[in-house]
Amino acid sequence: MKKNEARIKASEITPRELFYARRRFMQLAAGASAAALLPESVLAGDKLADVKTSAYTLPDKLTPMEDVTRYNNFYEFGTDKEDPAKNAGRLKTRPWTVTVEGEVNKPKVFDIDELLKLAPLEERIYRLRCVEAWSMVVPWVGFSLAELIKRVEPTGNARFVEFISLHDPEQMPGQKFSVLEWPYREGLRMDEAMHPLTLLAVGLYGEVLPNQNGAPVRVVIPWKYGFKSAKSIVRILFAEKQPVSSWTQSAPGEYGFYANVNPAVDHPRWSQAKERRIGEFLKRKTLPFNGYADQVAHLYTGMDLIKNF
Ligand SMILES: Nc1nc2c(c(=O)[nH]1)N[C@H]1C(S)=C(S)[C@@H](COP(=O)(O)O)O[C@H]1N2
Ligand SMILES: [Mo]
Repeated sequence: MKKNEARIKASEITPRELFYARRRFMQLAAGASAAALLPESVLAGDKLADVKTSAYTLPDKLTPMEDVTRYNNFYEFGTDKEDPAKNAGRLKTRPWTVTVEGEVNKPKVFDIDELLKLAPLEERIYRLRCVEAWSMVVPWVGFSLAELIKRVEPTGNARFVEFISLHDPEQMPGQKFSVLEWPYREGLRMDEAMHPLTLLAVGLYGEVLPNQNGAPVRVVIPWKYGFKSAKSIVRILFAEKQPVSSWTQSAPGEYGFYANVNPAVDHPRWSQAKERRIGEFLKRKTLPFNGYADQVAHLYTGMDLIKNF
């Protein structure tokens, strides 16, 4: 859509406030009524309205927005940390639908703007711990994935949920390289997906998700390594069988299905005992379940977490 491209370009060259003031002025000049000024769909950088604070926040010092949006893993846009911020601008996030299907009584294709209104938006400060031993603290905006799951009514056969990211090499130049098998896929066990901490995120720092962070919708599972938190999701599939995620498929000995943050289980090529918080110099000790053990450890009682890494 030409209009969106123009907006992105404008936002790059003018300070954010000026950009919004100008857009509003142009809408007024075009003769729009006051009601029509409310965006029917929201794009990266737009402020999200009516965001409540959440009971699921774990207070921590926030990683600056510049780092959260310029140091990313999003291999669809390249494998360097700066690549997603440079290349994700071309991702078109409207129109966008999320198909929810498989073992559910009420399969549904959600339009993204309908999905945004499914439940009240909450701000949740979560730690994100990458398997590469760095971490961030991000104020996400979204709601529990459980809100969506309840609406599609999983059948008794639904034991796992799979998240499938967009596959479109024209928009995602990294998909022209076979670093991973595309589309990016990740999965959770049903009880993990239903856990209230599992977030369907649509924004960060009070604004619509920047493309490089997984616009227009992604999951965030704060007690698992970052790769479980699939970005730019187009399909959510409920199944009886455990799905094989992209990373497990590419290196099964290195990236397991559970991928719970665990300082006691090293990655075959490096230790997971410590992490570097982006912006900090000294390393921190990594906490079991990334600091969320009180909330989630019970999901794994009786399981061997060395075998099920
Ligand atoms: N579709 C897709 N989702 C993805 C990735 C990816 O390459 N493609 N990278 C994962 C990894 S390894 C991490 S650490 C987080 C990073 O999220 P952030 O860039 O918003 O911090 O996204 C995850 N989700
Ligand atoms: Mo990661």
